Amino acid sequence: MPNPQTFTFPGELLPFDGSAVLSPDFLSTEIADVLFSHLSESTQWENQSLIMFGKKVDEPRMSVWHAEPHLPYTYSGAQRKPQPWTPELNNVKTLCEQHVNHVFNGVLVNLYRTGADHLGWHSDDETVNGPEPIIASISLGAERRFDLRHKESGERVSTMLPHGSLLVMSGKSQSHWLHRVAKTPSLVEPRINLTFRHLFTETGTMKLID
Ligand SMILES: O=C(O)CCC(=O)C(=O)O
Ligand SMILES: [Mn+2]
Repeated sequence: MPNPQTFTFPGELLPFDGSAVLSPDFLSTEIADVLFSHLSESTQWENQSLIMFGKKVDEPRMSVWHAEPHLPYTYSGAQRKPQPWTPELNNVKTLCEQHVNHVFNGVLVNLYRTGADHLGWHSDDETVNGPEPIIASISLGAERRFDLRHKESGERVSTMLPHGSLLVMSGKSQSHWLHRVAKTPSLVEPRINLTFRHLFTETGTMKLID
């Protein structure tokens, strides 16, 4: 199978320097509804503290990292201990893997409790993601706007992320673009987001931790 980065997909959002492709109806409404309810009820959400500009701050959202037991994820000074895969998350992982022809070994699940919860400008460019990561991002629940901003030109692209949609970021999208989910003060409904990733270590295999 050819590398998915070489395709020109319909639904491409980025004009240059990487790819971000939206599939608005990736999951049926029925499946997206069931998954949203299941994750809302059963997820052991954590409110992570991060080091930002030398200060400890709480993330303005809840989240949890699911992966193989010896695969922690470190970003913004915080190491996330993995929670085990569940059958439901594993099923969605398989759907995403088949869609992009790429293997994922972890998923960061985010809960935006209301429109006040948000995620600031950032790139998923930690070394552990590899140089041109493929990230598959599923949206469930309240629709939120997703913004991308080119690091040099400042060019912006925005899209709404509907319930059941899949956004695949790949190629140079993390090295050349920032992305965010901005505050939406009027919104009270929750949104859940799943970002499937493949983490690499220095040796190319999973690093064992005690
Ligand atoms: O909530 C989203 O759509 C984006 C999540 C994201 O960018 C991340 O977890 O790194
Ligand atoms: Mn991100």
